[in-house]
Amino acid sequence: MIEQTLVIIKPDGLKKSLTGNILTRLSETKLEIIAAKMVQVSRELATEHYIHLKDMPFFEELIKYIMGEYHKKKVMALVYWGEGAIQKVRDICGKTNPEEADSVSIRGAYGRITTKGVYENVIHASANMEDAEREIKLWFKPNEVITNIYPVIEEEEKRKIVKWA
Ligand code: IDP
Ligand code: MG
Repeated sequence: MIEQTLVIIKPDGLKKSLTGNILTRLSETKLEIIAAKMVQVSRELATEHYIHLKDMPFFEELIKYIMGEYHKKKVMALVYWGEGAIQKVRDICGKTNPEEADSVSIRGAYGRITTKGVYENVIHASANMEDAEREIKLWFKPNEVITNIYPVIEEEEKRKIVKWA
């Protein structure tokens, strides 16, 4: 099935200059990148993204981690698109726990567990189609994605915008 999946190179990945490496690994999938941008993650975005983990003891540390409090205050967000995209990307990422992840996977090769117990695993990838839709819609606006992947509506809106001077 043709799918789309959200990938985030987390702050530890950027701090360790792994961007090129990770994108090269992901290119093995032959999937297409249909959206990409740098993001400074707000507490609201972090909380919404990890809402399914809000009752976990490591939640606050996880929020600080994805906001970049321990590395650089930025992440790179991408959408990959193509046949079996979700599983192909998850396979290259490896298991959530970097110590259990295959050592040739991205998380196995570059991840670590902090003294506070957070898995700093370098990369996020959507786990299933439901998560992918929720996450892509959370991180990207329709016009930031170059392929029409979900239905959109058009609405007139009058508001202040920032443009190049
Ligand atoms: P996933 O990223 O493999 O989909 P999730 O369960 O969605 O795994 O968890 C989101 C993120 O929260 C993980 O990537 C990891 O950074 C962190 N995390 C998940 N489970 C644990 C845990 O048991 N201890 C510490 N950190 C965890
Ligand atoms: Mg997940």
